[in-house]
Amino acid sequence: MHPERTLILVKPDAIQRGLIGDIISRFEKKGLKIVGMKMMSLDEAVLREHYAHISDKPFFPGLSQFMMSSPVIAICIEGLDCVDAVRRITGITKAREAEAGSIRGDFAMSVSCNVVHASDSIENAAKEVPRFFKSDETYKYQKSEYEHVYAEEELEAMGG
Ligand code: 3AN
Repeated sequence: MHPERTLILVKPDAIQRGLIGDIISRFEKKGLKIVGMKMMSLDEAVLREHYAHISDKPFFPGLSQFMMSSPVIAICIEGLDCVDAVRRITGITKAREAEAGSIRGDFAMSVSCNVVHASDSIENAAKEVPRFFKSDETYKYQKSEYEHVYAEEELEAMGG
């Protein structure tokens, strides 16, 4: 049981399709804490860094163009073991095969226009959060609903 932070990007297809509220509310209703959120435009440099693991793929130039076609919304989310919890809510990359009930499973059909990005490991989350948020753009605050979201020992594991 570990308190973690992870990065979400609400992608341009979701911005165009009016899905911002639906997507954010999935994370809120799960009991996760939003500790940072902003609309921003991405440039080629940040996309090359963010997608370094697929930058040699033939679909990368198209993916870059897509990710720069409108602003995105970057969200930093906090919770117990939340990197994994958020990936489960997000669903698999190929959205038309993503599990019903997941964000991609419910809102998308495409492999590239798959409405959200979510960090895929604790190691990557630790790199991705500071890539998109300066230290003064994320916040520490108490969430009063936590006593109904977590058991006592889980709250203790998160530092009270
Ligand atoms: P995920 O976003 O599920 O972690 P990655 O990291 O493999 O998946 O891929 C990053 C992004 O690249 C995906 N979200 C998607 O937008 C795009 N992508 C991945 N595979 C393909 C593909 N075969 N064709 C087009 N775009 C792809």
